[in-house]
Amino acid sequence: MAVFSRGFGARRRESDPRLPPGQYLTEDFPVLSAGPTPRVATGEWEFSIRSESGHIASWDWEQFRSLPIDDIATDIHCVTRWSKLGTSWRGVSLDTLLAEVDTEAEFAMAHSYGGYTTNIALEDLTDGKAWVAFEFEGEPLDAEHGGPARLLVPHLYFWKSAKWVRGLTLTSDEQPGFWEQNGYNMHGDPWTEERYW
Ligand SMILES: Nc1nc2c(c(=O)[nH]1)N[C@H]1C(S)=C(S)[C@@H](COP(=O)(O)O)O[C@H]1N2
Ligand SMILES: [Mo]
Repeated sequence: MAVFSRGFGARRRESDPRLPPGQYLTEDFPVLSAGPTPRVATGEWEFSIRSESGHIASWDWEQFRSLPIDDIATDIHCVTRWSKLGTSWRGVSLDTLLAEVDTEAEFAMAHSYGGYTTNIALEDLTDGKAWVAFEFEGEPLDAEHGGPARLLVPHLYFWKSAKWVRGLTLTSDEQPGFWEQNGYNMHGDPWTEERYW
């Protein structure tokens, strides 16, 4: 016979197996932006990938939206310790986009409208682990959350999921992005708490 006290319930909640160490659950969707929200019209939007040899693959909004779409159900984890479980997104897999690029590079720098950057190893962007997402919970992505489109790399801390993403630069050496230059970890795995240097 089991007797459940409130304390037991709270502990069970904290030990939800979907919650990485040091994280707490949130039901709302906090906005975390290092600067003002860029307003990018889809008619002006472009996404491009530049390889280490200087070749550029690019998509305007219409071309991007004609690519195959994934439905993504995932948990997200911010380094400031909030996690949000069971979010749903739609986006284009980075595998689809990178298929247009001939590269031997191991690293990428994501660039955003507004100037934000974050570095991500190519192995963290491939094999179904990353998307350029344009819908959240069935609605077009709000500008505050990175619309028209943002990177979604949910297996890493959410600072790697660049909002208002406009492209990737592929390189053979690893360079730090905006937060990484300011002490955040180069990789950012929430399960091993790769928060800071
Ligand atoms: N362009 C851009 N992308 C960004 C950020 C930012 O400041 N600018 N903040 C990052 C951080 S620290 C987090 S936690 C998430 C927050 O996304 P949200 O505002 O949709 O919750 O976006 C990430 N992507
Ligand atoms: Mo964050």
